Amino acid sequence: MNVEQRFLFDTFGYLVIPNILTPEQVDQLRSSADSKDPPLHRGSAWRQLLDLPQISPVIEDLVGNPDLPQAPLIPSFRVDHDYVHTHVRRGFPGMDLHGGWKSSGGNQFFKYHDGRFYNGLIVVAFELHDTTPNGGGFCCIPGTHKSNVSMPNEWRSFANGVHPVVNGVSAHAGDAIIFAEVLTHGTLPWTVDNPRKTIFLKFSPHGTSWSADYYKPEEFVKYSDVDDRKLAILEPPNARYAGRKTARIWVDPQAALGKNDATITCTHLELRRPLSAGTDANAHHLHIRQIEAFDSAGQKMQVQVIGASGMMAQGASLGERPEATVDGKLTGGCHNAIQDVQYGSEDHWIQFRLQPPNASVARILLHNRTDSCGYRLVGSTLALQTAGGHHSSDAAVQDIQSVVSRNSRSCVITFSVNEFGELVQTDALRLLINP
Ligand SMILES: O=C(O)CCC(=O)C(=O)O
Repeated sequence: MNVEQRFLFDTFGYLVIPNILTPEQVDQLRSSADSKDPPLHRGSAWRQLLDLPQISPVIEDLVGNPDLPQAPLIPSFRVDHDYVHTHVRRGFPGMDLHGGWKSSGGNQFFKYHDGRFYNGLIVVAFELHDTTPNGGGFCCIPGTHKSNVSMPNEWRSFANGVHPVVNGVSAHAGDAIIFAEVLTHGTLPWTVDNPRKTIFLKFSPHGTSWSADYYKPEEFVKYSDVDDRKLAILEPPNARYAGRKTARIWVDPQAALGKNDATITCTHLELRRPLSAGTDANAHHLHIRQIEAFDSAGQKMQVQVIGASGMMAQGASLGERPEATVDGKLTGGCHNAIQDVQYGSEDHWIQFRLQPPNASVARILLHNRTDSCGYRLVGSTLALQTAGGHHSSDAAVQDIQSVVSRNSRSCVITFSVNEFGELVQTDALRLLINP
């Protein structure tokens, strides 16, 4: 947030940020505002509201947690719930004043400490039509996010008029009103002919929830517009502590650029769990649910399986053959054959080709298994290979530059996967896939 926004939010408990949505975006959203589908399943125009470049940094400052190692690269806040108001027409009587920390069961609060804002629940209201000073719509008693004394109860209802301390806040179509749910606020009676249509997205700190329902990020993986920033915003409440078991691990070479920006040309990608990684419970397995790759424009690339070691190719079941790692589903995944085979007799590996050719790969995302098999990536490597090159994953080297100079036929992104199945280290490089 800039200094003006910090001052205004701290003082009043709300902010209006103009021109967040273009007229085209407003039109698109208006045209599906009455849909019965859940808002975030109505199309990419809706899902982009989750992570807008002018809004996310504000939410990060208001409810985020800068102490998380990946913040703000990966958002540290979550979307709690959403809804759309389309019922506001002339004669709408308004919605009484509400808010305040006492009403929330502890979820709504405002605090400022040591240069940081702490908020329980933050609302972003996107207006899809102009609202006017006396026409009705969002209202509040500015400053009440810090109240120590309860509001007189008789001010609450608008049935007998609106108390003069209540401020109407008007905005244009495409503007966003951001307010703390703990602020005393409501909706003023609607007195004009044009309708009011407003989209509300409410954000919480990553570890808390107001709503009893949670989004399931795995239901959003199928959308090509959903990247892992949005998946993080969609996560159900959790502490995101270091070492937690997680469904997702990611390699983000672009983010680490600046440390090292080698450009490597290669033919394919190999995920390998070498024998040297050892066995777990007398089993040597390579487990992932899904692998995805994104180009530098954030577009999902096509990933095809082009080969696998013998036991991986056989699979433990039909749904656990290598192809299950690119089927767009988070069920199944790879699992080496377990019948009539000798454990510890092969390095397990799967090779993937990425399309389109010559695209710059910005990010590779592996969806880990979260059940008791979640640790079975430990010791694996994700390697990029040039034509004819084949390297032993035992020879995986951390320093890309030295790999390139020692053996120009192969290079390796080594990610150490810890005992919880999490990515703990990435190397920085820009990749060029060239079949
Ligand atoms: O009409 C408005 O903008 C206020 C909505 C509201 O009170 C809320 O979302 O909690």
